[in-house]
Amino acid sequence: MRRAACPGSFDPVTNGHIDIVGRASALFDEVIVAVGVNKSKNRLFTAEERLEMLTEAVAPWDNVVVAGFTGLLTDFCEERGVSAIVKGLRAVSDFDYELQMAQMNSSLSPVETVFMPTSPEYSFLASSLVKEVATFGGDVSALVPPHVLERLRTRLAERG
Ligand code: COD
Repeated sequence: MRRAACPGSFDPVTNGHIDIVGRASALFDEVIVAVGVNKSKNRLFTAEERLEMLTEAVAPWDNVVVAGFTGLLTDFCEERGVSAIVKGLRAVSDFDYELQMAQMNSSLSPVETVFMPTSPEYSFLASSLVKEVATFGGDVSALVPPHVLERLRTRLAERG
């Protein structure tokens, strides 16, 4: 079985992430969307909330599952029999960072990293920008699924 991981923080999941996951699901027997839950003070959503939003977002694909991980991604991949890490690339700036991570991960374990170019309509899309635009009242309804939009609105209203 060819099993891949699509790792990320997904704070929150966007249509850009979902596009990569869906395309990866057509290439691999199983895809694990791996949610990094290492401690960080700057998250808008808890690990549990990010997992819930992702689980709903990947429901259309039978071969995609969602799991949280702490610690090193390579340890998670070895534990779960993952042979490829799939990363989306939006721009050269992503490549610089992702190449460094891919080479570090390759020095730690035999897992391969596969880069997938973003679909053009999502090339500007990042969770951080979605949060910023939504915080200032901008319309992000075309950038995240409806259930994520609802959670975003609720969380931002709670925070005043
Ligand atoms: N189109 C295509 N791809 C996209 C888009 C888009 N619009 N938006 C994001 N992506 C891709 C990103 O390029 C990334 O590959 C992935 O989706 C996830 O994005 P984020 O922003 O949710 O997640 P990151 O980049 O914050 O996640 C970082 C990890 C959690 C993967 C990383 O920190 C990690 O592996 N942590 C575990 C600790 C570890 O092993 N550290 C050593 C690393 S060498």
